[in-house]
Formats: sequence, C-alpha cells, structure tokens
Amino acid sequence: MLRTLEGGLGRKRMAADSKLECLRALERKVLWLSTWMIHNANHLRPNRDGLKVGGHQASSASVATLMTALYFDVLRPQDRVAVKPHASPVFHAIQYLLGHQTRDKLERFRGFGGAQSYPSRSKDGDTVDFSTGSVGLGVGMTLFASLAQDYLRLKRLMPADDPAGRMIALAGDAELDEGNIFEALLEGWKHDVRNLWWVIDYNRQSLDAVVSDRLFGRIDAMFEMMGWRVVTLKYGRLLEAAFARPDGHHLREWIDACPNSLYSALVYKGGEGWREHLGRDLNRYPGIRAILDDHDDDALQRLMTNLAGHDMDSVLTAFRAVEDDRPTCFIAYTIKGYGLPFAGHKDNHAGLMNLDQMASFRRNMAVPDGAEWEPFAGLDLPAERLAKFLDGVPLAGSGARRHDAALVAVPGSLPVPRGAKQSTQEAFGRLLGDIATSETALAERIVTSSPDVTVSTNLGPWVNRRGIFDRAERADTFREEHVVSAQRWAMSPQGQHIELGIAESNLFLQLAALGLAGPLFGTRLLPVGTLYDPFIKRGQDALNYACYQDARFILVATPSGITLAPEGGAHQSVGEPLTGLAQPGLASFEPAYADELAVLLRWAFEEIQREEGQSVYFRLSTRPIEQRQRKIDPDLAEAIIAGAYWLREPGPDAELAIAYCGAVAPEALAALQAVAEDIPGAGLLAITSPDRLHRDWRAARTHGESSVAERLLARLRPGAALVTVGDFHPATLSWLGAVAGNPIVPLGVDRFGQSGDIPDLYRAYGIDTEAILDAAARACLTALPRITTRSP
Ligand SMILES: Cc1ncc(C[n+]2csc(CCOP(=O)(O)OP(=O)(O)O)c2C)c(N)n1
Ligand SMILES: [Mg+2]
Repeated sequence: MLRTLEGGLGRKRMAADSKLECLRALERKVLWLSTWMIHNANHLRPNRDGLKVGGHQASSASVATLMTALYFDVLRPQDRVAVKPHASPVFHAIQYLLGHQTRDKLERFRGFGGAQSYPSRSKDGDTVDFSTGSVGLGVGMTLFASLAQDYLRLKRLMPADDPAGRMIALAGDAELDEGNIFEALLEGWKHDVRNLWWVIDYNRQSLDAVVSDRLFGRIDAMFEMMGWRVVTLKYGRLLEAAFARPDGHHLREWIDACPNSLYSALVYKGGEGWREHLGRDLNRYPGIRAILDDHDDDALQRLMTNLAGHDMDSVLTAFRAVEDDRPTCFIAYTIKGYGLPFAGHKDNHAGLMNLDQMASFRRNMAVPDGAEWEPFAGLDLPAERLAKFLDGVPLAGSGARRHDAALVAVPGSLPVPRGAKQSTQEAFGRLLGDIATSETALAERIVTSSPDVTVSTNLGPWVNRRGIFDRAERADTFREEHVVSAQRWAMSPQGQHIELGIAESNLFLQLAALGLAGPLFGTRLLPVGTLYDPFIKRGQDALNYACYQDARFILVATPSGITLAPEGGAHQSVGEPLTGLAQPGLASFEPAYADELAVLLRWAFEEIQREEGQSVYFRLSTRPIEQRQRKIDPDLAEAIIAGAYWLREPGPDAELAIAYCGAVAPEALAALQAVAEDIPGAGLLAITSPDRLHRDWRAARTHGESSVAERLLARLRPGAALVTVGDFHPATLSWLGAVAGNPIVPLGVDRFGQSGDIPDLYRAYGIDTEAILDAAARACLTALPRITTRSP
C-alpha cells in the first residue's frame, strides 16, 4: 500500500518536474523571440523614415517568466487578461508558440499590418482580451470586467455551470502611480468584486527612473485594506537555499535593506559588483564568506538576481495556491531587462541591444543563424517533447476566445414623450422610464451606470423601476422608514443600474467592460452611461480607451454648454462636440427636440449592436423648449439620423440659411422669423449631428460622391450666406462653409462661461437671436455681390 502511494507520488513529482523543464525551456524561447522581434524591427528591417521603431526589450524580459507561467500553465479559456502595454512582444511570442500568431506578423512587429506595439483587441484580433497602451487603464478594466461578469452570472444571463473566468491584469509597477487604479480599487471594494488577479511586475523601475523604496510598503497595505489578498513573490529557490545556509539570514537582511537603486545598479554591474559590496558589508560572517567562495562571478550574479518573479517554480506555486475567488494582488519581484546585457540599468526602458550585444545574447541562447524564428531552436529539450507539451496547454486548443452573442431585438419605434415644452434631458428620462415598464428583451438587457449623477441626469424613472444592482439584497432604508422620496433605491442582483462613485474614468471603464460583455462573456448588454457633459474630459482617456477596443455603449451627457446657465462656468462644456466629431468609434448627436431623441435613441440601440457599428454619444440639455407638433415620417427619421434636415425649407434661390444645433433652436427660429420680411426664402437647417454630417461629407469627398450636407446646401442659391449657431465651440460647424463654398459666420462659445440666466448668457457669448441676426447681416454682406447681381 505504502509502496503504491510512494510510486504514485513519485510519478506525480516526475510529471511536475517534466512540466517545469518544459516551462523553463519555453520561458527562454519567449525571452528570445520577444527580444529578437524588437531587434528585427529596429535593426534588420529596412527603415524608410529614419524614425526609431522601438519596442521594449527590458520591460519584456521582466515578465517573461510570469507570462510563460500564466499562458502555458495557469490560464483557462474563460480567463481574460490585460497585458501591460510594453510586454506586447512577449504576448505575441507566446501566441506564436501556441500557434495563434504568424511569423509574418512577428517579422512585421510595429510595422503596418504587423503585430501591434501594444496588445490591441481591434488590430491584433482574437487573442487579445483587453487592449492596453495608456498605462493604468488596462488594469482598471479587469476590475470592471469582473463586475460585468458578476452582473451576468448573478442574473443567470450566463450558464450557471460554466466556471467564472478570472480577470487578470499583468501590470507594470509604475502603473500604480495612475490615479485611475485607486479610483477603481475603491469602486471594486464597494461592489465586492471577485475573480480578479493583479500581477504586478515589481521591477522597481518606471520609464525614467528607479521607483521609490518606500512606495510598495504602502501599496500592499492598501490592497489589504481593500480586502485583497496580497501575495508577495520576493526570493527564488536559489536565494531561499542560500538563506538557509549558516549566516544566510544576514544575506536576506542585506538584500531586504538594499535600496532599489543600489540593487538595480549591482544587477547591471554583475558578479564582481556583488562580491565587492557583500565582501565589504558582510565579510565578518564566515557563512557569507563561504557562499561567496562557492560562487564564481556568473554564479553569484545568478544567485543575487534570483528573484521569485524569475523563478518558474516559485511563480507556479504562488499562482496555483490561489483557489478561491478573493481578489488577489501578486507583487512579483523582478528585474527589468532580466537576462539581457542592460538588466537593472535605470536607463533601459527604451534601450535596445546593439548588434554586438545581440550577437552575444544569441550565443547564450544557442540560436543558430537562420533559425531565429524557429520555435524550439537552441533549447535543450527535444522539439517533439515541447510541441507535445504546447498541444496540451489549456489555451492551445480552446478555439476562438471571442463569443458571438445573439442580437437583442429593438422595437420599430419608441413613443415620443408627451409635453408641449420639455428638455432633451427630460425626454431621455421618460424614454428610458417607458422602456423600463415594458417586458421586452430591450428592457432586460439595458444596464445603466452613472458616477453619482443618476438622479440629476434623469435616470431616476429607469432606476425606480429596474432597481440598483448589488451582489446582495439591500433594502431601501428611507422607504422602509416611510421617509418620502421620489427615488426608490432598493439593491439586489436583479437591479439594472450600477451606481458608481464620482469618478468619470470608472464610468468609462465600466461602460467599456459592459460594452464588451458579448464578445467576452457571450451575452450582449446594452449599456447606457450618464454624466455631466463637461466631465467627459475627466474621463476622456478612458473614453478613448473604450472606443479603441470597440466596446459598444450609449453615453448621455447632460446638462451641457452654457445653457446650464446658473450652474456657472466651472460646469459649462465647450469643446465636447469637437470630441464628438474627432473621436473614432463614437457617433455623436445633439438633438433639440424630444421626437428627434426618440428616433435617435432607438437607432442607437441598434447601432451599438451592428457588426460595423459604433458607440453613441448624446449631448443633451436641461432647457425646456417648445416642441414641434408633427409626425416624424421615415424620411425625416432618416434625415435626423443622418445629421440634418430643413426645419424650414429654403425658398427657390434662397440667399440665406441659418443652421442651428441643439438647445439654441428657439433663438434660431426667432431669428428666422425676424429675417423673413427681408429675406423671405431664408431656410432653417436643423442639425442633429455635426459629427455624422462631417463624416459623411469627408467620406463622400474621398469617394467622389455627393454628401448629405452637399445635397442639403444645394437647395440654396450658390454663394448664399450661412450662419451656424450652437452652444459649443464654433469650429463644430464652421466647416460647413467649405461644403459648397458658402460665406459663413459661425457662432458659438469659445471663452469660459459664468453664472447667469439664458438671455444674459446667450447675449454675452453671442448666440442669442440678435447675435444670429447680426451674423446673418454680415454673412449676407459678404455674399452680397453675387446676390445683388441676381436680385436688383
Ligand atoms: C498614461 C500613460 N502615460 C505615459 C505612458 C508612457 N509610458 C510607457 S511605459 C511607462 C513606464 C512604465 O513603467 P512600469 O509600469 O513600471 O513598466 P515596466 O516597463 O517597468 O515594466 C511610461 C511612463 C503611457 N504609456 N501611458
Ligand atoms: Mg516597472
């Protein structure tokens, strides 16, 4: 019996040892391929523009062990990973070894059509779970992805039997300087996130310098405070063995006390440097002298750099030990540039090995000339054994990582909110409130989120009906205590609103994660996020990040512009419509009327689900305005979606048009009425989307077709005067003058605002009726020569 047990244990140990051998061999290959990929891009590919191509050999070397352990052993198909941006070469090397990346793309790393500099969902394809690039955001993204996964699982929108995936960030240590990390951590604590791993590549170096020693003493405490488990991987097996020798604890104490900068410098100097310092500081201990005597310079360097983050056995043990779903932060001590000639040098972030250094590295790696891209060249294990090992890796044969999620049906129309006078913000609240009362698939899959402006952006009606999401059932205390309130805030796993603290960056990461629920988890969600328009800027990098990875969501920004009048200059947005114009992956709209919003919101729910679709941004207002009494026919609906229509058709040979967008509609209408006597054919162009109009115009120009804007302006006499007006930067619409060569006076806001009421502010900033009339007169004056020749 005992013998069988021993036999079983022995076999298990042999299998573990064999696995470790394979992983160690592959770790060498990953280091080689990532380094070679960068070398090839910089030194061997023709360079046509004289720019340094770059790549991060040192940052890559730092995570070769951690990533080899994860991708070839620890990860399961349901796990999702954000890899620190500058470890892209390691990531691509690993995918290449798994057969998921081509040699051609590696050879074109950082070249057009090649593997991307930083892992990219949209450009690198299926293997990338989360794009990274702007440090900190990928890390935060994993936390919100975990929340998105919980949202689906707790509602049973995912098969309950499927194991939950771990959302994993492989983070650089300097990423923890980014504020968004801390914003996310707090939010994660509030929502009790699970299944989250942050593996920190603690190489104690950033881009410019060596990281402060005192920082991480605080950082692990902070994670623990947030309920995380912190696993520190500090020393590898070799060092642990040395510490166990007589006097070995003095060596441990010496390293523990060694400042980051000295440690890094000695790593760079190598065996001789260590010997000198250890000899000086610890020579009085015979055990230390013995250790120094037992190691030649190379062996001493190997020993002193044997940090746990480079010790495969230690790394695997640490990862495998975590079996529950508690969020876990692994602080893995590593060396930037480990195994490369500039290991530890503080300037190595952008450093590239020169030709001589590469030649010597190649000798160490035993890679023959011409075999640089061979998966197993130079390794001391047989290729067949490694190939077989790779075939058995859980990620190898698991098929596509991205799910195809079924579409959510959207009704043919949304009822127009009633009310002779209303604002677009009110209309938005009612539209969602209406959907909330319906038993439709659309209502089931909408999830809203807001950074503490749920009520003030009018999500109240939706939340009252659909509830707030929480892992646990929590009663609405005010309601239970019979305190009267318009808001019902009961929380439960059934809730469909994720309430966030005031951190706009978190909102965008949350929208990004919810907006990728389909491809990540197989069930589509239709996220709607609300915030005040000016605070888009606070989270703009995260918004860009969300769009960059083609996450799909609806953003409702309200109130906006100087139209929020008494709120004052600190809250008045000016440039956001330009963001709407410029941001790829985001269609932006600024409707004036409730019926336009009803058309657009319906369209948006379809657009965010279309294969080639995009996210949608609505810039709304709190200004109640007189509504149009009309029925929107399909042609008008199409025009509203395309970006513009004639609210007042121009007469034949019209000499003037006023084009307005958004909440200034009443001023534009009043101005039109005022000019009617002098210029009876003047037209009024209602613009619902400067962005869509502009995109269409540019695309049509490129393809030699006619654009929506051209067709609309063709209704005017050639050279007719144009006045554009909106509560935003005038450049948002000034390009319209170039469409058909109309003389144009663009009105708008290009200064900081201040408190006031709408008449005062519109006057002061030149977007009131009078300003429009002045502008019309000026524009007509410019257009006059041509106009007068036609109308004596
Ligand atoms: C938001 C942002 N700011 C600056 C950069 C430029 N940058 C790229 S890597 C880096 C330092 C990263 O250091 P660390 O996270 O420790 O990674 P390591 O290379 O040491 O692994 C910086 C500042 C960036 N990519 N994103
Ligand atoms: Mg670092």
